[in-house]
Amino acid sequence: MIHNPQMECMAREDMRKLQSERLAATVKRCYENVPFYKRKMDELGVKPEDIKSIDDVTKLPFTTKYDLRDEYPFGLQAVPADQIKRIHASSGTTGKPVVGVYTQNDLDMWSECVARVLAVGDIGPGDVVQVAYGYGLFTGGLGVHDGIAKAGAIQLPTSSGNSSKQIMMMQDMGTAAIAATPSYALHLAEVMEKMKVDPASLKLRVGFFGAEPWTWGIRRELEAKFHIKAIDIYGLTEMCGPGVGGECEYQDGTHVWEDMFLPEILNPETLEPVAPGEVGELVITSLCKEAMPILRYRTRDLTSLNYEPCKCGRTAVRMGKVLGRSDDMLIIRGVNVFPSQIETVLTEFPAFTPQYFITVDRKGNEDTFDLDVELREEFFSPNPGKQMPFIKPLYDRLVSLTGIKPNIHIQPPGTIERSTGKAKHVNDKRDFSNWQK
Ligand code: DLL
Repeated sequence: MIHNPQMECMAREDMRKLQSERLAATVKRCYENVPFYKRKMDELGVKPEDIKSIDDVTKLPFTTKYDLRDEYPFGLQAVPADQIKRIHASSGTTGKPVVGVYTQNDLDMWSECVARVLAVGDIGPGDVVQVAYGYGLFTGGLGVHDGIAKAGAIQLPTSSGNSSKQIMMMQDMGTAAIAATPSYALHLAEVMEKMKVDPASLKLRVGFFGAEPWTWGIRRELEAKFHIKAIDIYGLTEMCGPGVGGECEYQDGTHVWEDMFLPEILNPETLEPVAPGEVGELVITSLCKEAMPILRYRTRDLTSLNYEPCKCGRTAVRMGKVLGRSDDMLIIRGVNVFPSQIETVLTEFPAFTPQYFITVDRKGNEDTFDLDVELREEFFSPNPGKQMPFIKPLYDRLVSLTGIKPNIHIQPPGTIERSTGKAKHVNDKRDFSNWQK
């Protein structure tokens, strides 16, 4: 089901025209109402009149997470406080959180974004959608919640945690769709198994998973365990929250709602556009936001864009699976590694659960790379001799893919910490403070 065919399937030329008009209006709003953008544009010698089409986007200044931090909390606000209807915030990795403010129109547009993603799973009146994203300042819970209302479906706001109750709700309420981080959904699948609930007895048919990178291996696991279709939903607080884009039933890229967001992919070093299809940093300009319009936000998410038409009929550009954020990238013994690469390899080995934890440290001048993994119940033995046949092929595959040799530690099933929100897969203990003079 396509929620808004006019916007989701618009001819490319018409979309360019609409985006160009909305970009010009956004730039004008920024220049006139946000001193930060006026200053930045003046520094570059750009005036709102210079922005006539989306091709002019490259003339505009970037916005970074550091700018958001410096302007905390309301420096990027473009409307008076009496027009603000809600405030969200994401827990920044360091210091102050990133704040998102919304007018009523912003909240309506956001619901529209989420409703488009829900429609992929044919979610409509009569369908129960269980929201196991955290409710609160995090945009996941309330963002999906409002999208469900827009789709005319039934909200089941379980929030995250209390896993056995989540499974009971799924059974008793006849949940048709679950929305959660993929790592929490994996945990729910384990709890369901322990409770001996047969997934075939549930009405669940689709899951909307996002808020963190997840691989095809995790998708296969979730689809098999729950008997569902696992749909990727992407978003970030700086733009609205969940729903900046979502996959369609072909699961071949995340459609970005281009009538509301203008995406670019740039080389993170040179900040020049990369060739179509190539991986680079996703940079997004909001096209409809009123309370906090954002020009060329450097998401740090590494992905690619595909403008080929999709089999589903949508013309909205497709974004590749997010490999990770540039700041998630580990440099171990000089080699660049993303946790998602480790996850991809691990999930190729069915004897292991998809749970893992990476610890990086430095002994003398050498980086150490420890990988904790779990064997599934039926394969686990505390006897190291019995573990070796499982470790060896995983080790070989990791070395051939990344070139770095991990110390693999097998943990008993169920002992690597599970998360109810965004999973933490890495502890980098190295002290970088004395690296630069
Ligand atoms: O995580 C919004 C969200 C909630 C999206 C629920 C989807 C579902 P933030 O907390 O601001 O917002 O984190 C945004 O999370 O820049 C990505 O690095 C990552 N992220 C979000 N969705 C995906 C996804 C929410 N589908 C940051 N795949 C983003 C990979 C994702 N990474």
